[in-house]
Amino acid sequence: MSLYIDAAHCRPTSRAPIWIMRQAGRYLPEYRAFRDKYGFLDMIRTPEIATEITLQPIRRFGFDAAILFSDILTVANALGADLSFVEGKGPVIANPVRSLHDASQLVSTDIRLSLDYVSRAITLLKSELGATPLIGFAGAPFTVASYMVEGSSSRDLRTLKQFMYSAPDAMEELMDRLVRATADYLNMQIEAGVDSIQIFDTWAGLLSYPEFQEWVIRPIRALLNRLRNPAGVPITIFAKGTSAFWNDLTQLPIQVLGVDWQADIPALGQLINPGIALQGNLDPMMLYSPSDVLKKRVLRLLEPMANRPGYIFNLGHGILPDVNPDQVKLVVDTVKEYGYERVYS
Ligand code: 1CP
Repeated sequence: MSLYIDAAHCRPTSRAPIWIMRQAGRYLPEYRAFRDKYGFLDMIRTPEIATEITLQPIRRFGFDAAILFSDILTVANALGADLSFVEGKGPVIANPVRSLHDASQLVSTDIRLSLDYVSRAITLLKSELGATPLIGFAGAPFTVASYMVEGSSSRDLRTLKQFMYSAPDAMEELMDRLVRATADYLNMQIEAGVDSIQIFDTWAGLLSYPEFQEWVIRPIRALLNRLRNPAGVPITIFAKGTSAFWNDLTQLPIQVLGVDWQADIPALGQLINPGIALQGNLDPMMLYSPSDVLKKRVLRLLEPMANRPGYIFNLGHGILPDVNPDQVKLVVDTVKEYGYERVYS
């Protein structure tokens, strides 16, 4: 067994396992060397390249888990979204969904065929990774829907909210298709051999509570109900900006709650069901601070969490592309050196 899987199941571990969101990506010079030669979508669609990029941060830092190099928008693309990644702008969808007609015109695709390159990457990775567990992932229906309706990144989801409030039947149609496609996608990843799953709901925190219940909790529950997970791989939900709604999130059938940097993670540890593990939550911008300050802040997070079985060290959101990799090494080394022996012996 691995530290990461043990912690995800709230079994006592000798130290906190560590991985970081977006660990495979732009802050690494060895990633940028590939990116200079290939388009982003070509990289995720080529299993050999996706495998190499997934392994880069494992080789360099010895993280306790690998996360598949891919993107949450592959599912949108499989449903017919005309997706591209524009330098300096991020994802762009040329045919956004703006009506019930648009939603009902989406493609009924067999995810196993359209996203077959993902299961091939997982197979390759499982043979390369040895004892390091592999995290599979998908975007939650709400966050993927936000890109499909907005057509690009949005700070406030203004277009999505207009759509959601004025055409709830169209929103329902879009979300229903996303729930089914995302469940098929995660079932494919589980069958291909991932050791855990993380669901990213990056924009859930922009919703008011009733909408959070309707468009975050309800669809994620429907999605989880559709999973076939015979080996019981642990499921993590990361929904940025939603720690106030911990009670709804921890009633979902999940094993790990991912926590953003704004939450008081030790306090959450006292409140939530002790059978649910916590993951997080160093401010990603803390990696810009001097190394002695950074080290102290990592220890400040580890100390209170050592008393609670079920803690996975991570950032409170993805690592930023201009962070110095040496700072990541300092974080990893600090977490690895901080044993829990004194607490459990
Ligand atoms: O230009 C480039 O080189 C591409 C940059 C890039 C990378 C490295 C994108 C475009 N996606 C990724 C990889 C990625 N995306 C991973 C790989 C595994 C890892 O974590 O290392 C994962 C898990 C994601 C997930 C993802 N994509 C999320 C959820 C997590 C989060 O950070 O909030 C979201 C919202 C996306 C959309 C997306 N794809 C890419 C970008 C730049 C964005 C975000 C745009 C925005 O802020 O709206």
